[in-house]
Amino acid sequence: MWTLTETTFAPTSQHHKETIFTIGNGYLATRGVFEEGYPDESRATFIHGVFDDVPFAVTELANAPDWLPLTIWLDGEKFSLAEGQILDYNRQLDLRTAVLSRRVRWQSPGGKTAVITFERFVSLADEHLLALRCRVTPEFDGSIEIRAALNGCTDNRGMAHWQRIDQGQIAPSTAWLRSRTRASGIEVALAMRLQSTSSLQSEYWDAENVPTLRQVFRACRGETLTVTKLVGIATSRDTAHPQEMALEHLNQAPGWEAALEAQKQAWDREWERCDIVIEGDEEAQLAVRFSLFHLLIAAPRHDNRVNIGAKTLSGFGYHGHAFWDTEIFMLPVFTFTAPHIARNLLDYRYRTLPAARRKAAQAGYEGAWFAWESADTGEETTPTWVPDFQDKKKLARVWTGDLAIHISADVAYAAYQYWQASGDDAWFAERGAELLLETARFFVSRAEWQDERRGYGYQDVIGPDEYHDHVSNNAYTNKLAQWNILTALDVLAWLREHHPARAAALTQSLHLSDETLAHWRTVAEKMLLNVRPNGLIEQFDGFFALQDVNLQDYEPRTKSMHEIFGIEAANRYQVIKQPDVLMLPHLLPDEYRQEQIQTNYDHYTPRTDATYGSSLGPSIQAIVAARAGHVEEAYRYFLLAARADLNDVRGNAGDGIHAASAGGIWQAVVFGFCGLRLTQEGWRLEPRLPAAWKRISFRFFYRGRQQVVELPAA
Ligand code: IFM
Repeated sequence: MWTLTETTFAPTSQHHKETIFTIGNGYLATRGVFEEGYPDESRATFIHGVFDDVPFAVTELANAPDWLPLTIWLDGEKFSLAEGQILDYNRQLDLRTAVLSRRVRWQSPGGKTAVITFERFVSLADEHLLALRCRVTPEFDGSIEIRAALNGCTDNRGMAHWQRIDQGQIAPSTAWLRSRTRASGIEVALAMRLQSTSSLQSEYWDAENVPTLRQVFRACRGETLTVTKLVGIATSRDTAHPQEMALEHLNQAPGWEAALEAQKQAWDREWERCDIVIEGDEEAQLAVRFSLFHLLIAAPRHDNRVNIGAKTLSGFGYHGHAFWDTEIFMLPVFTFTAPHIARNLLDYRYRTLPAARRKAAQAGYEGAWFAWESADTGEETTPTWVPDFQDKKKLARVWTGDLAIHISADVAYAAYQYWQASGDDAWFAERGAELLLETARFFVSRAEWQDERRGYGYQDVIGPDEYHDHVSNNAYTNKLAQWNILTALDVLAWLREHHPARAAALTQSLHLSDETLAHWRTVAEKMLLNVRPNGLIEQFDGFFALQDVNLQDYEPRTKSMHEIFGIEAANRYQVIKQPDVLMLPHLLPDEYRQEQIQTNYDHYTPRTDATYGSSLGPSIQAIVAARAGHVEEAYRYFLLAARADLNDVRGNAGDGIHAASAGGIWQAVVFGFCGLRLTQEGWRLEPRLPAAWKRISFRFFYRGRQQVVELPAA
């Protein structure tokens, strides 16, 4: 199962399909819109790092000038799926090669019929090369006209980001466009070449901001004409001379066939590292490859200044901002299958340490408090107000940027996990250790002594469950803060032994006196963890006193409990958006015994809004259920995650891929069903496979060596 297929065109699911048919190469991604356009499409190409200012959300990924436009005219009638008759339709995304193709047999309103095929890819072999091939087989004699353009008039749902710099033609079949973002001043240059066989007429139209190449052909019944559009692209983030660079990549590009061959080879190498083979369950097989594909097309391979947004590069949702989704959900996939990508993403956090230090300092704390929503600089970009989902005319306050402090521990966790799995001591000594120490410093300075309970904790926070804000002693936050502080102390000890100069430098710059470090240990040891004598963990102070809810009473439903109760009222109930306490046995498996996991699983599962709450939830539920030994229940949660985007379970996939869910799917398979664990001695497996899975195999890197897992073991 390597192919995502659509056999009829349904305009009602247009935006969902545009998302799932997105293609990309880790430099940019283009949504699965039609080359010729369609009314109400959500047309977009996003390039990593190309942010521009926007009201409320500070900055957003700017929808780039469009490389895709290619229109076809049959005897003067424009091909469009919005008109005429669709006689046959088939669209396929080959996940193995990342080539998107569409074959349509179409009849114009005037009765001209043709079979039209489009194929396109965003090259992985050359990140700055985009390729599109169109073939037209007319069932009439007459004329065919092709217009290929670069379109600088793009916007983000009405928000314009681009100013035209210049445009022009270089050779008869080559044209270019230069644009610049309005506020951030990032330049993007595109250069296109249109290649075809036997055009009768060829011309360049210098349309303002839409340079266009036009070719006219004689249409002979049954004879196929082929047109190839190649585009080179570069930005001022890559070079001081984007136009030269775009042209260079265009000029160096081999023809379609050779470029396609290079694409296939590049993708073979990706899948050789990352693929998971599941025999006996086609749905699971396709979902796993689909989610890996979407992570891979968003993953920066040559840029450590960018993060992956919660919607990857596949939609307008969340403005391209990155969340804890990266560190806790996506990064493990890269850490274990593509450590070079994981390192780039962690470097991004290292590079944004100055902004995280500023955020902490502005709030009166030491160390590094990372932005809840992070974009180019690492400054906080969480909007303070958004339209209320119950009444779009009202605004609702968003508190995560002010209160979701767990993000700093999430970053620390990911850095440490990368180190443990990769054994990359050089990176860790140089960068990772500082991330651990600075986040620990933040958690120590943010900790409050709570006299009546004789312990430290955090008041007025938001944990992973965002149905409850302004809570105190969120179990996840307190436990991860404790883990962060204790691990940082171990890291400093390791650094002092193995990299004394670096340890001395950090000790000095971060003021890590013996007295300070002793205080760190006290804070960690006296952290309030809300564990009841029977092992049940209270999600935050007072959670168990809230009104209980039987979610069955609200079935059937298609809305989240947040929407049903309202933002304020949800705070009063024991209903949670996504796993919070249950994140702990997932992230810190060695710290929880089976009975305690079971106790907490039993309490929180029926109170979790798994289907409509957060797409981050189902995969974690699956992992913890598998760990608790409920394999079939785990499988049901796994399917919920697997269908999040493929079946558009929440109805919002049009905004972009749920990247955390995609990462969670890999984790559910590898950590959940196969039970991969790192240990002091290396790694081990505790498999608990769903009944339908006859065989599973996957690969991962451990300490620089590729490991191969086959289950059941031969
Ligand atoms: O980071 C998540 C959060 O946990 C739940 N709401 C959506 C965010 C982005 O995916």
